[in-house]
Amino acid sequence: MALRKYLRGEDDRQLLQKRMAEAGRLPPGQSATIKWPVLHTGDVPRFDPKTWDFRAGGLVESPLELSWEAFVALPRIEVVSDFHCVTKWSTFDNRWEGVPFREIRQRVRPHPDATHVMVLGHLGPARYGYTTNVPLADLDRAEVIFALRHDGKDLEPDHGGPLRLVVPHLYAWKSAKWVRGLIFMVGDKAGYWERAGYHMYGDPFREQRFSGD
Ligand SMILES: Nc1nc2c(c(=O)[nH]1)N[C@H]1C(S)=C(S)[C@@H](COP(=O)(O)O)O[C@H]1N2
Ligand SMILES: [Mo]
Repeated sequence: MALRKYLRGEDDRQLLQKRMAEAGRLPPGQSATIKWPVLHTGDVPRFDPKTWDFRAGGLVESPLELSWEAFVALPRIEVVSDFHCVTKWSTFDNRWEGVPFREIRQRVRPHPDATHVMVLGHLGPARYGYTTNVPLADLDRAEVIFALRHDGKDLEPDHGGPLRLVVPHLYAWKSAKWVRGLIFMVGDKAGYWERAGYHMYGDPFREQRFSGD
């Protein structure tokens, strides 16, 4: 749906919001936005393809370490999905291109006991400074991807470039920008925002913003 591209002013935004609400795509308490806000904690990290790597470990049969060259050679798909930030804005019909989570899962072969994953991304220069926890079953969905491109262009550094996770069905803090790794775990552990009181799961359609929601 390319409607978003033709929308500009407040009237258009309201029209989009109405359409999305009618289609059951606007979670409770959210507003549609046409622009794509930039939201993160810490400075945008500098990307160096020579030192960048992606690691996946923890409770897996074969831990994985991929260089930038190896990562971009993995099979890719395109996914169109919506994006819901806990600060109450939603964007619709984002066209992402990247490596499906399932490509990584296949290669690491999680142990049958693994239930959750800690997603690791940059907080400024600290490559594992941003963390967020997601149940393994919620990553193991066809539309969950490590995105390299958005709307036909390389992902901008502000939006998590060169690589970010996209988990469309959970609040956007689970979609770690500048993602660098995964740890497969037995049981759940709180990540960065979850330790600060955000919900452990974060379903926007059930308004799971904070722990206790
Ligand atoms: N590494 C990292 N990823 C992050 C964040 C962050 O602070 N650091 N913020 C999250 C939040 S709260 C949101 S809403 C989205 C925002 O993505 P955007 O800036 O591309 O819109 O990134 C998520 N991923
Ligand atoms: Mo957010």
